[in-house]
Amino acid sequence: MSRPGSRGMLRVLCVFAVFDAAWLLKAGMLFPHESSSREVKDLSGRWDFRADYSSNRKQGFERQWYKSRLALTGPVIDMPVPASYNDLTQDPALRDFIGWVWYEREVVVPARWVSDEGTRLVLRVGSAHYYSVVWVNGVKATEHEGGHLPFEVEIGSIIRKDPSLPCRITIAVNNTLTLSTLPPGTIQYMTDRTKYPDGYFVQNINFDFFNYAGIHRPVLLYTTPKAYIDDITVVTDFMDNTGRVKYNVLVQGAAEVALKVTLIDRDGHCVASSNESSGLLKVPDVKLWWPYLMHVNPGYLYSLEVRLLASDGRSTYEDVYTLPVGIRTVNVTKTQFLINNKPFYFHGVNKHEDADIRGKGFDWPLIVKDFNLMKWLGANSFRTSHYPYAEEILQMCDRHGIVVIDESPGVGIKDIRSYGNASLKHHLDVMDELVRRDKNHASVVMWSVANEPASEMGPAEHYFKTVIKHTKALDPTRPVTYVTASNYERDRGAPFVDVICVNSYMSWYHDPGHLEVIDIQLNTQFENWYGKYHKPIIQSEYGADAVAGLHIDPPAMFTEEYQKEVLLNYHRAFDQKRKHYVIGELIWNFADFMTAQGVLRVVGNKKGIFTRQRQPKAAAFILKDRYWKLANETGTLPPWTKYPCLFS
Ligand code: GCB
Repeated sequence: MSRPGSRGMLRVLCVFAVFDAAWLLKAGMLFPHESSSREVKDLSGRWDFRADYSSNRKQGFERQWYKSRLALTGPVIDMPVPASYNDLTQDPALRDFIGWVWYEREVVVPARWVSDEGTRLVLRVGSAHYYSVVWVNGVKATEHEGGHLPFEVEIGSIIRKDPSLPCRITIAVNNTLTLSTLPPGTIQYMTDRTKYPDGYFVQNINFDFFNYAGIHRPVLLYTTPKAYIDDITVVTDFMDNTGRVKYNVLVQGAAEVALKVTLIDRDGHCVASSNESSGLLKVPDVKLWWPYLMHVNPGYLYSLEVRLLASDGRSTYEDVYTLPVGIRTVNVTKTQFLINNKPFYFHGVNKHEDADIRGKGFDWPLIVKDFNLMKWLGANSFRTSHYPYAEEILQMCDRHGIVVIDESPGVGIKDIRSYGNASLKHHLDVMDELVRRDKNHASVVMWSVANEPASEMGPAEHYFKTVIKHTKALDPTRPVTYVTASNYERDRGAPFVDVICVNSYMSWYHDPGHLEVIDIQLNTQFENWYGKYHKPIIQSEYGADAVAGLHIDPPAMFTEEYQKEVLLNYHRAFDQKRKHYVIGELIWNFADFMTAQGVLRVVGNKKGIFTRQRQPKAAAFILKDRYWKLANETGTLPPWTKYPCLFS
């Protein structure tokens, strides 16, 4: 990363590099916003559903369930989309199901969309966990590997073959994890017939959250003209009072194109424009994008409106796409994380996409509630532990100024066989998809390629060197990290990261019950890591389980008192080091969340400072006090915070 002093020169190099990288990614994955040239039909709602309980789980493929209506080949149940299917029925076999499940829905497609050959019709799945195959009217349209990122396919030609048919969409989803999936897992067949029935198998995983499955984010049908804006990449910077937005627009479907690119401020005024497909827009009197609690006006967004006029010889097409753009810089020094050249201290949370009933299903009320809680807490940041979150969540972060460490699903890489070529290739593909989707979010300030891999193993060195190098090549403008719980001497990935992110659970997994050792152990932890690598450090996880309502004093494990004491002891150590090289603290976890069943978990992980229903435990108030104090010290509080009664 650049030192602030050498910023000018390095930034220019980075800007060009990022565009080369963006071009390598061939196709874009712009969020489907509506515009005067684009329509969106949300297919959220009730779908037909069947789990394939056959012993090899392949009956659906053998009997071609996609060829006719699902209800004609067997029983179906109601299934909402988006939602995990696991917690929606009273059937334990469905909650713990492993294998293929089938979703189906008939859609009425506006006649205009079908008859107009100049319209592209795109089917987009926000995410489905883990492997998906999609058919339209019995014809295979696409397949996708990976449970947390969107995929899409153009389906106009399939539908236009017989416009009289209703549009039947069938999606088969398989949640089986293997050594080369992200996250990895293994299927274990239990062959002792004295203990297990014939064909009995279990899914083993090395991560601490329930492997919820199904169609987790909205399925959309949307249109674009045949010649269309396929991708936009922006990289921002500023010099004195002038903002700089370097942009590149990728157009598909036409050779002759005319473009108009306009940057519009919040009041609707045009502040810069161009007719080129790539270039630099200069913004006088720039309003920078600032994090929440660091500025009186956080999350300032301009709109980059791109208008395309294209011709393929026979017809002309007009496409309009508007991208929100926050102008800011990110830099890392040996001891600091700089946003807009000012030191930024992460006081935030780790989250999960997790809630009662819907599991990992996308849910606006939950998202809004979580943002309100984070702002109440005074949190300025979170990590998307342990997989990419819904795009709508990042849009909220952009708007509210909540800073994001954007993490890949590289969690639980513990088996040496998961360091092979197939795993590495898939990890690189996932980083491509992640950067392609999230590169334009001002809130995303760092990529995290993994959480707590077995980074002491020999092959981890080549593996993480490659993944981190690849990610930096894709996006030279953001630092890259991975989150470690390994010993500082044995960690093979740390030499390649820009920021050290360390998880530790003193007086919980180590020295359980001994609060008195936190101070000395944390001090040693920080000194060792900094002494060896001379890179800034984030305490990326710490915490303790507390069952809400359980009280014992003097504090004992699993009570609200103990959770509070763990936090207070950690905070004392943070306060000694944050003046030097500790640049952040992220509590584990924002809220209680579901896990697989096991002797260490009382109906899930209880390290939330809020319950799973988002009610505060005692620790939430400790953290709120601290975060607002930190914000007072390190930021510029917006005027409305002068009225704390509104927030207590
Ligand atoms: C960790 C993991 C996280 C777990 C947490 C715990 O280190 O990164 O996924 O949930 O510890 O509570 O054990």
